[in-house]
Amino acid sequence: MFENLNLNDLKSIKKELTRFMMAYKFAVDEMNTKINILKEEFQYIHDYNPIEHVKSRLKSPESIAKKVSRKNMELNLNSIKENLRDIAGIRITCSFISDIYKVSEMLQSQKDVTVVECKDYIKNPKPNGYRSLHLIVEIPIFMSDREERIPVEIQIRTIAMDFWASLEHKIFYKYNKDVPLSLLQELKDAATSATELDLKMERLNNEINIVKEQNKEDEVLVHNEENTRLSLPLSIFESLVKQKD
Ligand code: 0O2
Repeated sequence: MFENLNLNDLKSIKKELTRFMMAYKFAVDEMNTKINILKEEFQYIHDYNPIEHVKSRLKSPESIAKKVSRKNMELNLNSIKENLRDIAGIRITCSFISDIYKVSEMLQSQKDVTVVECKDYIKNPKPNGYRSLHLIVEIPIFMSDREERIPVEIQIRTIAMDFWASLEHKIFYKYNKDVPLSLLQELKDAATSATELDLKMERLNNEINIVKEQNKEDEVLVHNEENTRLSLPLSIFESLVKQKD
């Protein structure tokens, strides 16, 4: 099959493949930078961080080849670029369901981010119980001689959703995709419990926030020399001001 290829042909194929994969690596780097900026800025402005963990990955050439053959796609770079939109993948874990939608909104509203697809498996869970918010976005990558728009798959989920999905994934592969019915039912029950936990945690967090807001009214925000925000109880602030007078 490859007998007509000479060394130069092989070198140019290798170069083309490397450039192809590099574009996806840059897209992951760029998304990670965007997410880090959101995390830091949100923490500074709102005094809390909606993002617990971020994991990113590039699909390996082997997994790309497997998916191409599973989906009966043509094995060439143009077809792969058109049809495989999860070569670059980012998974964001949040504490609360409301944080998932906040993070998704913040990413979607960025000018250079084009949303290609949004699948809400939280409002519409999969029949097995899987929940997550999936976005496929395209972002521009600027290289030495061209600009390319690269798709990135972003999965946003709570810690409970992530816990469930990792276990389900392990079980699925352990049983070689032929999971016993009783185990499937147990997984479905576990997904229901995870949903209940998410809802309960959200309710508790809302209650805590109400108390926090009430306490805030009795506090004064000051900045120290390093420009770090400190909140002081009103009584202490008043006594410090008195001492200065
Ligand atoms: P990997 O190794 O995680 O990347 P697609 O197959 O992506 O073209 P599909 O199936 O419509 O099209 O995409 P969907 O529903 O958005 O799911 C894509 C990814 O979500 C999967 O990637 C999984 O990572 C995750 N996912 C979806 N459904 C489930 C589920 O039931 N259980 C678990 N644990 N994860 C799920 P890949 O390509 O399957 O694998």
